[in-house]
Amino acid sequence: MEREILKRRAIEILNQNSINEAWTAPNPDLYPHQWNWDSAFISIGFARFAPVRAQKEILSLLRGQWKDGMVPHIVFNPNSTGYFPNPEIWKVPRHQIPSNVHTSGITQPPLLSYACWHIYNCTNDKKNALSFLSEVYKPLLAYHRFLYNKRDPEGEGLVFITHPWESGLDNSPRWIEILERIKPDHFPSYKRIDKTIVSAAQRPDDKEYNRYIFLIDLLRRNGYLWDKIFQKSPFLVQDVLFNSILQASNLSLQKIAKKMKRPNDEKEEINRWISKTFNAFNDKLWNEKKTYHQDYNIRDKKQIKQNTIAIFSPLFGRILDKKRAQQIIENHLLSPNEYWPKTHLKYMLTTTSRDNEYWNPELYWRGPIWMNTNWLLFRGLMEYGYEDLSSKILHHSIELVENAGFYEYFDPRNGSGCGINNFSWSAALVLDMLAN
Ligand code: 9WN
Repeated sequence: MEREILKRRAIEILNQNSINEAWTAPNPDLYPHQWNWDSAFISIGFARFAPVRAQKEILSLLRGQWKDGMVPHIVFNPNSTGYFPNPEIWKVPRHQIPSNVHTSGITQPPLLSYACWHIYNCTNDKKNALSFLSEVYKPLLAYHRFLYNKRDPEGEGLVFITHPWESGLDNSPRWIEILERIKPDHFPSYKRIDKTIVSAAQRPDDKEYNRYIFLIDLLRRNGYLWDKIFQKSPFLVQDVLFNSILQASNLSLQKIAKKMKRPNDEKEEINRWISKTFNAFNDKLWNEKKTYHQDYNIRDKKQIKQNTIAIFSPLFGRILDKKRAQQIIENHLLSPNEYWPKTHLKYMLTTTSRDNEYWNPELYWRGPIWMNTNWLLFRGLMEYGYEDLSSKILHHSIELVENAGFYEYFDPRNGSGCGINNFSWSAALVLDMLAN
């Protein structure tokens, strides 16, 4: 297909999924609200053809920012009830958010500062771009402060997540062991909507959903007080992908602070986060035997041993030296048993290593290809000078959407579309990759 036609189709999807020309639903049928990291990805795509609309995407999301600085994972659409769990389940403390807004009570991988710096660079009208940066700088700083103050209570430089949904890769095999150990007497009763819209075989199963809802209940019972949750939650993980994305955003926030000519103490605060996170990440999460970083389960005080696409996210975060980058790429990305397609897989990049016992080519985050993880690697490989590999991922990504459409995820064996079609970040990130 002609590149121009593909681009036009991608723009059409973003416009169709756009609500009040202010923010974008990931897909209005399955996900009718505004999601945190989706909006960051979506704004990166919009920035390529409508930078002012990209700015609006971010400003709309920030309407839901909590008083404690957290940017929630969902800002609810008041005109839609078609999603579970709704605000009634989350019951977030009203004092945290403006009275006319409803949000969920957790966050998602913090890509926002990275997206804002990208939007600034894509905006030709620099006066307008600077005024955007000055509007978002303080909320962004507050978000990073929330992460370092509330989600890193021991001041290690690594922030924790407390729900699989905060990881963005919801039912990654990395969470199986922790979730299986949650065995309360009863789980809250509820009715799922997702399985009535897309194939249940491609979504997390009820056993997982029970635990997702159990964890929301626990957050709610503890008043979303993070120090209490740190004491009580069975799900406390220093996630490789989340911290890698945070580091990419730290590096962008550093540039924004410089551009805004912020006071030295503020700039030093950001510098300290960057070096502390770099060191802790490489000391605590690196596994020399495996030659990749692993998540850390704070409750059990041990690394989580699962080989998934998260092992490549440090390239995007620029949070590893060249030697480790080379080890991760040569030993894993290029390994035919893990991620490099030879006879088994036609397309890259499966989200769980091919030799992982939980690998499943159609099931949510257990194997299918997602455009956002391809994009993270596409950019990460470029950062470390692996241009050929990066363009290989670009070509696979283009072929997938050309043949199947802008699906939510894709079966790596044959490229068929899974989940929902007309998915916003698939459109946005293809636009960004094509612009490179
Ligand atoms: C729960 C919106 C979101 C993405 C996540 C993806 C999926 C939600 C769900 O959809 O999660 O947050 O209902 O399954 O896993 O990454 O942000 O697109």
